[in-house]
Amino acid sequence: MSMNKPLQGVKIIDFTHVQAGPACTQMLAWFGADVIKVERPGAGDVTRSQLRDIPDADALYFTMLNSNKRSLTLDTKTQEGKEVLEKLIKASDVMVENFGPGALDRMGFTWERIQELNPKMILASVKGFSEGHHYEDLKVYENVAQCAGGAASTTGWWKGENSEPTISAAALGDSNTGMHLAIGILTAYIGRMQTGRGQKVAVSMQDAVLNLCRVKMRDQQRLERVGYLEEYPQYPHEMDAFKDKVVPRGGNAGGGGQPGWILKCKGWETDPNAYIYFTVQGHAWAPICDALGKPEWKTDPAYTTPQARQPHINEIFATIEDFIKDKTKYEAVNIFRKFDIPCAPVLSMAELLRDESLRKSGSIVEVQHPVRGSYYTIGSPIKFSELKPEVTASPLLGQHTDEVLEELGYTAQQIQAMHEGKAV
Ligand code: CAO
Repeated sequence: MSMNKPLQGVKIIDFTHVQAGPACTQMLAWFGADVIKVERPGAGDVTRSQLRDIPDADALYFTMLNSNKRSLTLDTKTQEGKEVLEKLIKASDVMVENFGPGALDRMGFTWERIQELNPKMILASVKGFSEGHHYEDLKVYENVAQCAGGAASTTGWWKGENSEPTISAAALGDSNTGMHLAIGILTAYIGRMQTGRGQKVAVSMQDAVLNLCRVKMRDQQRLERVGYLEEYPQYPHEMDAFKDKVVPRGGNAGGGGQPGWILKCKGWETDPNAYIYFTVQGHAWAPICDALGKPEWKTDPAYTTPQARQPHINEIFATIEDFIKDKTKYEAVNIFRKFDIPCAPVLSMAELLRDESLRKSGSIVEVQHPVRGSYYTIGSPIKFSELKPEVTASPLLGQHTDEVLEELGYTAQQIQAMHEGKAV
């Protein structure tokens, strides 16, 4: 029985570059869509050559965001190139782009023109800010979006030397926006099955970051109403942090109703990742006391409720740290897991890359590339009972140009002429 690939037959023009757009189309390609990456002849996506680790081979930046795609080189600023793109638009279901504001219009492919060519087309765009926003003209990269979307102002430390707004290593602006766009595309596709019409789908990086920062918007409104945030590390000893009624940075505090912190384990003096995250779950107080060998805390009114514990939370974390100071992060987690305490070791990229469970589940996969040889990439984080996404190598620049042109009806002579005219 052949594998069910639900997006098989969906043809996507992948007019994306860098990370936000490519992350979206890569995921759709994993799930069976025919994703044709359109790239400028000679250069291609800038990530092919950025941060190279092997001379003359596509960089991991590119290979890890463009697997399972085909590559068509096309100069869409020449007349011939525009004609090819028009044919491709007529033959496709979705076009995804993340150019700077106005670039597609300047190329001659306005939404109106695209609809004329193919009324069923779904045009999906990533921009830094949404249409009509007072910053809509700005070009945006990851960290810019993290600043504009509320992540930077709420991440990091509130005092001391390194207390400026802080960027997360997670691609909240790029890949996250791409994931939002993928949901939008699939929604528009289902909508098209009902109406027969395509539509424009847009996600701004600012909105996608803000969506992930929704608990901080929750906190802003609570702070304005109540005057303090009891789960933040500033409460109750540094209440000045709340006086301006602006959500402060909370260090490593838990973002929800369960206090938590990063705690040192054996070896932290030399290993930057010898830590665990420990969560003091309200209803799990008794098991925590048992795990720590502090049965007296179970009945002491100074500790029995979350409210009573909050003024002592630093002392509680210090007690846990004392308990695990002679245990590795793995040993500590192995003890706490028996008590059902939500916790995990802080895992480094070196550990994750070699993690057997991640390899087994297909979350990290080894891919063979014709020029690079083998490399590891992140596989589908979405698991299905039937679909088992198979990750294949990213295409070489223009690898499928002739093949795609033939599918569009061009003869061998016409294709040769386009190569000579440098349109492809
Ligand atoms: N043939 C001919 N021209 C092409 C082409 C092709 N195949 N593909 C792209 N181009 C042209 C475009 O037409 C455009 O030309 P003009 O500016 O002359 O109209 C140009 O290449 C691309 O411009 P750009 O603004 O997209 O590229 P940039 O490197 O200056 O900016 C970025 C990059 C990411 C800042 C910008 O694209 C952007 O803001 N995108 C939207 C937000 C986004 O997705 N950012 C995240 C990227 S991941 O970190």
